[in-house]
Amino acid sequence: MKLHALLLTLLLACSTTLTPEEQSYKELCTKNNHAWMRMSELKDGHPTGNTCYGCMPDEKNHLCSKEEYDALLPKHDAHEAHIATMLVHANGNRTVNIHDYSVTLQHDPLETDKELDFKFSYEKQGQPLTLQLTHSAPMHAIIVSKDLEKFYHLHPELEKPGTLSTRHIFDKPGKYRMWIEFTYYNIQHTIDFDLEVK
Ligand SMILES: [Cu+2]
Repeated sequence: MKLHALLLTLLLACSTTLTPEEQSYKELCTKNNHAWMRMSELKDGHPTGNTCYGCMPDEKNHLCSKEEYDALLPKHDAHEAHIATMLVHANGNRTVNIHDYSVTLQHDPLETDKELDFKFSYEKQGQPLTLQLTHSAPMHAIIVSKDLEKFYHLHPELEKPGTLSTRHIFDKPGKYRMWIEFTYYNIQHTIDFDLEVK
């Protein structure tokens, strides 16, 4: 079985339901290669207390209103996106260094039948990277068991600037591989990590 083909099929299956207003805002956001997601509103790094679907022009802003997003836009490059791809094997490592930035996976001890926390952090000289949207989400994580019996497709959500997190329960011990996919600097990164669940 071709894992790559499977990975693509799973990625394309991601979707959300939106009102027409949200849809047009989302289209603009997507066209600009910014991340569209539902989470608490952030203005210049400060949560406003609202939760909404909105656009993230950078890690410090998640804006519920299209007008506020438009107002912030001129500060950001509106260059044509030309997406390259890069595959990195972390194998058993948990930190991957790419050029001058790094991506780190942190997780609870891998045991079955427990809700485990997975955190993905990404930074460059101590500053969070600004991820672009990949198929409507800042990151996709796919976990497949070595025997190909178990498949999980997770969407880590922003916990704080520079950190996405998700939770997962394994019901079977064994060897797994996790692929994470995200876009930064117009490069779509795929990083695979080896996991062993006890
Ligand atoms: Cu996905």
